[in-house]
Amino acid sequence: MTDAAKSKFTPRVFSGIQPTNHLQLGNYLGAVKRFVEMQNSGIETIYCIVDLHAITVWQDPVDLQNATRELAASYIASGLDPKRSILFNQSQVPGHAELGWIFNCVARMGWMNRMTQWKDKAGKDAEKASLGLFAYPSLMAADILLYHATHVPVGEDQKQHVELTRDIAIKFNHDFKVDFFPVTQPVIEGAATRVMSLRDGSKKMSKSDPSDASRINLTDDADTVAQKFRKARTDSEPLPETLEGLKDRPEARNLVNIYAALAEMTPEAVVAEYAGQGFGTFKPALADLAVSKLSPIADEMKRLMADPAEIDRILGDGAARANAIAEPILAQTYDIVGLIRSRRT
Ligand code: AQP
Repeated sequence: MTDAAKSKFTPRVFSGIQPTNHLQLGNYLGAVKRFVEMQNSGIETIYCIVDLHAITVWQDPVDLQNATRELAASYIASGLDPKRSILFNQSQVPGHAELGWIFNCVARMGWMNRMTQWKDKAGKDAEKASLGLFAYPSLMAADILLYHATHVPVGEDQKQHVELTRDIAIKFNHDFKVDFFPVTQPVIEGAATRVMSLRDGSKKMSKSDPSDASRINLTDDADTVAQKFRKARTDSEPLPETLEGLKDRPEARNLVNIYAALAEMTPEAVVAEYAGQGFGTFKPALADLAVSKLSPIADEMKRLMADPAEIDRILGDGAARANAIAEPILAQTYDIVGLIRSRRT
């Protein structure tokens, strides 16, 4: 975090996850586990459930509410402490949408057109995609910059969006001749920054993949986890002596990375431990490890989900705290842009 230490902005961490379907292992290892580690690093941490992003594709309203509460429960069950971190859902803080609109007027169409997530999610039928999906990265920039966040822990797939956030901050500062928004750093660290599908080593694991067998959900029971790892696509070679030997074996490399991230070991150490062993040995060991790490989280999620009113209270409290940080930043933004805004209390 040396860059931020040098800048005028106080280090502050922001990140978010969409409440779409159940949290999957890639979200946990690439994002939530890192969020918890950063919470414990002494820097102010703000974590959001980005429900306004979720509705860029169709969501059943009842499912969206359930997924929002379940994601809050997943965060807390994974170790996020809503007293130490600010935890809330995006739609409760209106500044996200307000700053998002201003950034829609700063960002360029060409920038959005280059986003790989837009191309992947809109697919061949971009004409029928929502305008919100196209503008998604501009709202994400607003999420981050509304808090003058300096660091954003994300998985590899979100790197391009954080880079676009930097471009928006730089253009805004340049257009209005100010040094107002920080140029945020993505924090992409660890062995599992891109967990791949269990069915296809060329695709990332995703909550919305139509194949449930492609992912481990945080809500899966022990038998399901074991079965999904057993059926995970691999080759028939044993594990090599060094990581070099996994260069052209994406599925095997994926399982080694998952093991490493769960065991908090390096992938090199995992390969050294299992060198010469086949997947008949490695997959059950991985399944046991995953169950031992994930089942306490699933149990705690169940306990938390039994009291939705308490989850709503936590989210409301987090939103009030988030709003208190966002309001003065938004008021200054309005001022810089030349928008008249009466004081809100
Ligand atoms: N496979 C992954 N490996 C590592 N990190 C991942 N993330 C997502 N998939 C992986 C990280 O999880 C955070 C939250 O992601 P999101 O819900 O905002 O959207 P996403 O990146 O599009 O994740 P999904 O699971 O694929 O969701 P859907 O299917 O709803 O689009 C981000 O930090 C992301 O990098």
